Amino acid sequence: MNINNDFFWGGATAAHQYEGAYLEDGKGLNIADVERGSRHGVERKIDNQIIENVYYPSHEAVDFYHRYKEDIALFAEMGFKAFRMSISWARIFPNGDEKIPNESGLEFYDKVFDELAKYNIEPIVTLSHYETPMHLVQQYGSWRNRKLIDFFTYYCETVFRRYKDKVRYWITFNEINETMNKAKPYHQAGIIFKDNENKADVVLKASHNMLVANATVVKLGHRINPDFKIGCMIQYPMTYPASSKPQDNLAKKLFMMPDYYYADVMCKGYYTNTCTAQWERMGGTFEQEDEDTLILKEGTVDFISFSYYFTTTVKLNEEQEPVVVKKNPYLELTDWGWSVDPIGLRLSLNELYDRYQLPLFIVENGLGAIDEIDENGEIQDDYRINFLSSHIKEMIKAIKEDHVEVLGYLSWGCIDIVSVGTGEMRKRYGFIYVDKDDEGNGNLSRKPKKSFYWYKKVIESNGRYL
Ligand code: BGP
Repeated sequence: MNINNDFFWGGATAAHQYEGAYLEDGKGLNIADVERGSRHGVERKIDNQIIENVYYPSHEAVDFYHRYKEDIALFAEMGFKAFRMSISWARIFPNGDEKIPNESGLEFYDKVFDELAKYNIEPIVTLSHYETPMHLVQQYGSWRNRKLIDFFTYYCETVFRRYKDKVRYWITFNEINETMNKAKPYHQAGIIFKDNENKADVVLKASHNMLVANATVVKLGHRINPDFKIGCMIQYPMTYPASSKPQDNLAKKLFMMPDYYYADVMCKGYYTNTCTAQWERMGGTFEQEDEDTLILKEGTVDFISFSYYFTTTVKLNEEQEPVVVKKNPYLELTDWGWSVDPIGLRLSLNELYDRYQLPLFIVENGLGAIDEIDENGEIQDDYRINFLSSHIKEMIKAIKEDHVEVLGYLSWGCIDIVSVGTGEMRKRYGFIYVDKDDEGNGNLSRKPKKSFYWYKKVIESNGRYL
């Protein structure tokens, strides 16, 4: 198998990390707007209301909202075939529960999609990238409330109809498995636990509502435009057993159950044995409505998109639970302690394809690093080129040698944006440098790094130049 000519080379972003203009033109607050990253190691804090004297890098971000033309022209110069972005739900429905959408929000994305079309760049649009409107969190308890299914469906219907001739590829929830996997229920699903609440019940209930919402909008989207391709998105945690001990191999299986939990339902259309076993492991229960079985069955996704950054190594502890081993001795770490593992990407593609036999789409991969500007004003980011090149090589092996079907490769943070995990600007992923620091200084000007010219050649040669 070869990489065909319509392979989607490109880059990826998310609204709350990129757009800025967080309250402009009628946009409401979303969960990311009130969450400060753990800048420089200070613990992540959640503030339910804006505290004016606190600097939130994500509020201004890097101002795609006003600079989209310049940025898209730079993506086009690199030869992008596809560009992943998210629609900020609260730009369309500021509170999330209105009947009438915010026209200015809709117009903004019209302009962005038209600009992408000018250069034949395919938009790959995430419907929810950690961007649930804050009002839905405060008034309804977020995704633990079944009403969110209707609000989300109505929002999706609105954007599906509006952009049905401009967008073909849609992604429902970014890294939906974060809801359970990393104990990040707020970050992903806007869940703030109440005292004395059974957390497992809440997480399972919220997950169920999101899975029903996912299936509902997949079916709805196909009705609105049968050419739509609607995918799910998971963070794929390729995992190794710490040793050849059978127990450690079992640890790998147990560790990955929460991740397969979501993908199983979205791809196979029902709660598999992995899922039901996971309910028991978590000690949680939740109610399902009668119609849910059919909704899940009829709303399976067209493709699986996933993020891949690192691999994890686990062993089984005395309680028969998987525990993460701090360091895999065979792998280097990035400045942020993430293992660098290109072969892990090939393995991920194989594991996912073997299990689901659905087209795969790498929609996030990249290296977060500190970039220095040299005396000539250039950024020589060879470390980023090495990282990306080694990962792309392994992806190509998965396609050519293992016959895995891959729709495209989108490098995360193709332009420097705010980091999700840390709230920092200094953790940069981009091919394009943005002049802004963690204190908000800088004029936001854009400058191609060395990797910009390298990636241009990769795309031009359809992956032959690496
Ligand atoms: C993924 C998110 C992205 C992104 C990326 C890198 O989990 O989907 O939004 O930011 O991770 O993470 P970070 O920004 O923490 O380096």
